[in-house]
Amino acid sequence: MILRTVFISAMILVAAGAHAQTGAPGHYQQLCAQCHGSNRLGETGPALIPEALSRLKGAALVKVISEGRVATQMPAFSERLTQDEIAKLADYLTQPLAESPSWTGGDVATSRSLAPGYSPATAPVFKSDPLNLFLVVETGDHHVSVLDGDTFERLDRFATPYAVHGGPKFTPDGRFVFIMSRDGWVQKYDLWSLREVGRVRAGLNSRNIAISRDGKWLAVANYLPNTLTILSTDDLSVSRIFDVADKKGTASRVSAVYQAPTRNSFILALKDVPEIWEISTDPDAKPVYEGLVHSHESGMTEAIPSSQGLFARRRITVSRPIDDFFFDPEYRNLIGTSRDGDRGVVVNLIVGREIAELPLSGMPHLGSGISWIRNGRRVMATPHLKEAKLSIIDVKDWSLVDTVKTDGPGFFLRSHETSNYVWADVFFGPNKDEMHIIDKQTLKIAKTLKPVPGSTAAHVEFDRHGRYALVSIWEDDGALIVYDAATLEEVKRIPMRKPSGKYNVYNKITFSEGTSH
Ligand code: DHE
Repeated sequence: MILRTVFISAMILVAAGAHAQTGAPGHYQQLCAQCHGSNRLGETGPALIPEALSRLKGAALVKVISEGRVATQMPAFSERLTQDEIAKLADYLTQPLAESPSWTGGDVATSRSLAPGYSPATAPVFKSDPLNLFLVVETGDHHVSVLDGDTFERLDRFATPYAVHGGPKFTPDGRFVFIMSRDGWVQKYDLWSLREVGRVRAGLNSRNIAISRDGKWLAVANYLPNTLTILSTDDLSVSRIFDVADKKGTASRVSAVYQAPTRNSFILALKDVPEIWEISTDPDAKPVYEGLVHSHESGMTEAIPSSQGLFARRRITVSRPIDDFFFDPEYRNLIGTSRDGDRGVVVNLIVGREIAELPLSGMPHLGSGISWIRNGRRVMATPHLKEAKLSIIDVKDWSLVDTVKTDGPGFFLRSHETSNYVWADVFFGPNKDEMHIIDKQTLKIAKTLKPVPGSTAAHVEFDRHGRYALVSIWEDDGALIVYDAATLEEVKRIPMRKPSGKYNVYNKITFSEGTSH
């Protein structure tokens, strides 16, 4: 009887196994799982879940499965699968996982690896100014180039995790840098030794990172799971994981995390609940009270601190979720918008509430905002992802000072303390090959560059002295073009694989007003 039961169970298992081996799930397990993980959460290859594939869908996804990816381990499957099977496999990858995956502190710790043979250098292994280096993220083949900011000589080019997004974050002394991928990998790189130190997977689908004022902690904002992971910058070990949910317990994705240097804290934008979080990075932070608690001991209703000291968490309630921020230079206020909204709200971080509202239609990209002094008053500018304009806002009274019409919606803005101009790309539409150079005082377009007709020109960063402005030609066989920031003439062109963002060590560690933080 027992034998018979075992036999029947085995038959069921075989049948289930055979069933699992048919159709798209079967093709996935046979052909993809080895690199992308049997659970689709990624291993040597990237995660293949809707959250990670939102930028690679439909025909583009079918093309990658059919033809593979040049210069990667991804092979072409057009000879092993029919067009119909490939279409079904692509469709399967865009289906959500049956259960929301978890990624615990233990998983983060297990993923951590330190580069064998790495030892820190006692001085830079090059002669260049270590604070005038640039990191250029080349998304075409998932590498970063390290450039000397005076000569533009390439000092190193290293492989990153797949699909790096957002600005790398530097330690306050500019010695180490942390780079994050959309699949949640954080890579630590030593800018003196020009060597990777190690990497860790802090989340499954992550948004960006921020470093604490003292350089000891790195916060990773995650969509999946709904957490904020705090790592020790020293050895990438997990220090704390916050499960993110509002007061009522509704879980939320974390849209972004930023350092507020004057407040010695991290500020979090939450995607799904109307709260902003502030997490202190001050070991002596004052207690945070989150409401009244009835004490059985005293029989009284008392305010009990919910947290204090390092990583004390404060909630700021807002009228609706805000997922894109710009901070004033003192980090007293932030302006936020939700991606579907047409207004901005100003939240005062000291009193912890909304203090003003301003009309901002056309999806402002506040994260790219920059500020400067115009006619004695500090203004900030933001591009809009859906309208061909820049909005100029007075950061004292929060009025909309002016609107600069552009040749198309833009993504990024840049300037420098020493420059008279704002550089604004025209990222979307037929004029994506243009770069406007706008006078900071008159707000008139002084010149429009078209570095490579037909190719997207995007994202600018200045060197530490403001002498040069670097522009990306955002194509697989693209380039980085160095302009003289005063004469606006081209100085040098360096071939690169889809260079996206570029980041100057000095401008970032000094929170230059002309660059995003
Ligand atoms: Fe980004 C920064 C969010 C799409 C390239 N992007 C950021 C930051 C956020 C953000 C919150 C600030 C992080 C930081 O630096 O700490 N980005 C979003 C989105 O919500 C959006 C619109 C949709 C999404 O897919 O997530 C988006 N971003 C893109 C792109 O499509 C871009 C152009 C190409 C890519 O690499 O995916 C892109 N984002 C960038 C870059 C930065 C960035 C290059 C760093 C800007 C900087 O100069 O600091």
